[in-house]
Amino acid sequence: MSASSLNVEELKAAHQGKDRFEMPDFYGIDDLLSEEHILIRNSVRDWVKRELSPVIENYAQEAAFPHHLIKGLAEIGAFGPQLPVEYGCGGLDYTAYGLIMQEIERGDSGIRSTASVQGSLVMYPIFKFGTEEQKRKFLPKLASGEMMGCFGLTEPDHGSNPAGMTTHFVEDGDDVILNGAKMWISNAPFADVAVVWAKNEEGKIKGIIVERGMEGFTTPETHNKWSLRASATGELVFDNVRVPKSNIFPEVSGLKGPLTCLNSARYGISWGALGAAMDCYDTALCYSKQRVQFGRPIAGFQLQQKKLAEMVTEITKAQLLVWRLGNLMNEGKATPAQISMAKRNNVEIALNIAREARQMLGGMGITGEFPIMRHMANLESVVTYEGTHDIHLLILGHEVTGENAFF
Ligand code: TGC
Ligand code: FAD
Repeated sequence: MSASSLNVEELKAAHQGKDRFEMPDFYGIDDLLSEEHILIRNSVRDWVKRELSPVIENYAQEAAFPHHLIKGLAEIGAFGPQLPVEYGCGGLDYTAYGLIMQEIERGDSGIRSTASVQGSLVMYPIFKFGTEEQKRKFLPKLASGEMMGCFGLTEPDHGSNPAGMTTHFVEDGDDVILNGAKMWISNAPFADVAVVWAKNEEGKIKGIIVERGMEGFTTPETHNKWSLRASATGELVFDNVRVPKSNIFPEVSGLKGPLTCLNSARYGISWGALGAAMDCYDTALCYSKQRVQFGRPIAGFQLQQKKLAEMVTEITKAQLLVWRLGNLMNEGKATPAQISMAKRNNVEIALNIAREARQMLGGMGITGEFPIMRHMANLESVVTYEGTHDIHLLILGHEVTGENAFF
């Protein structure tokens, strides 16, 4: 059957249930990666094609989290790949971490969310700020997916401005008593542990590990989301929760604790969003070669070529940005503002590419037969969480001018 003879039903059938993704690499960026990087990237891509792609649309439509994927995510090394082997983690560099996030988000941003929260926002703070006892108790189980975690920073009245948080604890013997609430927390509904940021009696922000089952700790699920539907989001509610002092991170105090973790997660998102952009581009390119209007494939029309040429240009620039940022991360030189630039740019280009790709598929673009609308809706969360698009602009503005425009 020639491509030009495909009708709508055949076009759907040609794509349905198949993940025939081919990554754009216009500048030969693979040449900048090591053999190990490519091996890791390709094995995660194979897993996504085999395990994630065939089921993700249904889970998103049903607004359900695919719990059965947790084991596979752990096996491909998605949980804490950048942390040391001695705690059961991957011992890989930040480039490998980024590539893993790229491939998972190529499948779905919500599943990448689960992985980045687990690795960067739960395991990383335990590794970076935790006691040896905390590391030994939690890290191996989190790496293997036996235990899942979430990260509680945002509150109903304090999103972009976490310094204003009101969740707090008071000391009581060997324990502390925690009160307050966190909102918009990824993985909350099923997490076994929560890394929670709360103020002590002096008003200093501290990190504390809250465990499911502690009396007064509940995690109601947030429903009716149009975005990240395959990710479980919820609240963390603390009603006089008694937590042993041994669950507090002893050394770190202040907002730099959670913000240090966000550096790692935002870095992962800058690669992840690129994955979503690649999937939208590849889908639109493939579709445009098959879809015939006015007697020829729409890929032959200048207006469609403009969209594709601009998409691949933005993807290539974004690839170079994260490749360089990965090297800076590996050398311990990446600054928060550099990470903000990559997160902000790559999510923006991904959203723009998703919107353009959706148009290229015409009416078919709004259906679940293709991944584009799901990526687009997901990216509306990605552009908001881990610092909104505008907050990252203000971080960059602060860096280049020295003037703080937050308040
Ligand atoms: P500011 O006075 O600027 O800083 C307070 C202290 O923090 C230090 N700091 C950082 N440290 C490490 N990394 C960074 N990126 C840092 N940025 C700042 C700073 O040096 C200072 O340290 P010290 O020792 O002097 O006390 O703080 P501010 O109150 O003015 O706020 C700054 C601002 C607005 C940039 C920050 O609060 C911010 O980034 N807001 C956005 C909030 C955010 O990103 N929330 C994310 C919640 S988690 C999430 O969304 C997970 S989604 C998960 C998923 O599903 O993938
Ligand atoms: P607000 O802070 O109320 O911002 C509203 C608007 O005002 C934004 O456009 C913002 O850019 C703008 N604005 C705010 N301040 C300024 C300013 N100074 N100058 C100019 N404009 C400004 N949080 C967690 O802690 N853990 C999680 O796991 C987590 N997961 C999430 C999952 C999802 C699906 C979503 C949607 C959010 C999640 N979040 C999580 C919360 C997320 O980090 C916040 O939504 C985000 O930081 C923005 O906070 P807000 O929603 O309260 O918006």
